[in-house]
Amino acid sequence: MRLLQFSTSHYCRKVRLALGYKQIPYEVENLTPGAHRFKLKPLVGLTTVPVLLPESASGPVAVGDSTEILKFLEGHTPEPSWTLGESQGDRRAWLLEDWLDESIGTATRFLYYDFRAKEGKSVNPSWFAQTLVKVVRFQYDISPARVTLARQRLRLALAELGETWRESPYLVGDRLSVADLAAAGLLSPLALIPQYRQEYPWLFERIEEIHQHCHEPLPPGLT
Ligand SMILES: N[C@@H](CCC(=O)N[C@@H](CS)C(=O)NCC(=O)O)C(=O)O
Repeated sequence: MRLLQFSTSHYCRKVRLALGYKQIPYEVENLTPGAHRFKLKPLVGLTTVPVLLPESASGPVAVGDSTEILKFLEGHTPEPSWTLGESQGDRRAWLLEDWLDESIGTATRFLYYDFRAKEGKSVNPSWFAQTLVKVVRFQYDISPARVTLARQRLRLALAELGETWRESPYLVGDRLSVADLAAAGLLSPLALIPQYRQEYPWLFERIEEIHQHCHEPLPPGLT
């Protein structure tokens, strides 16, 4: 299989965790931001990474959107499974996955790029990196008011996730599910922000454990 990605994208990290969990061999192809659209649109009709190319004789040529990729992988390689086997648990796991994907992944992006433009400039102060940060902030309309809203959304999300993750290694049921994979991938950009590291140590312990379980290198900040 081949994963079309941006190496820094947390949505791509989520899919790498899933591939690693299932121990599926794959190669990555790092796309150039901007030019990526011309490659992706004809393949999946979307302009976002990740896109998976299964490269098999049967089945789809390409699968776009990280949630759809997770669904595809469970059908392609059923074992080890992340299906819990009880419909209520599975429904909750996919609901959490969708919420993390649509709402929380966006909020972490806002906080991360706001940090990179301010206190976190030293992470990479080069002209190229700072220009990229500016472009992303413009592209996603990352304004101070929207960063404040994202911070509030994350506070609520982490209070909710902490209820479970502080007590149990799993967000739903008795094994790793798509909810854990999505949370570990999509919250990983917070590992670089000192305030989050101080306030939510349990979050980064869990992110680290899931990365180890899935044989995925740790995100920046945890390495
Ligand atoms: N819901 C999508 C979100 C993916 C996403 O937002 N990808 C970003 C990188 S983190 C992207 O490709 N942005 C480029 C663009 O929008 O053109 C998914 O789960 O795959």
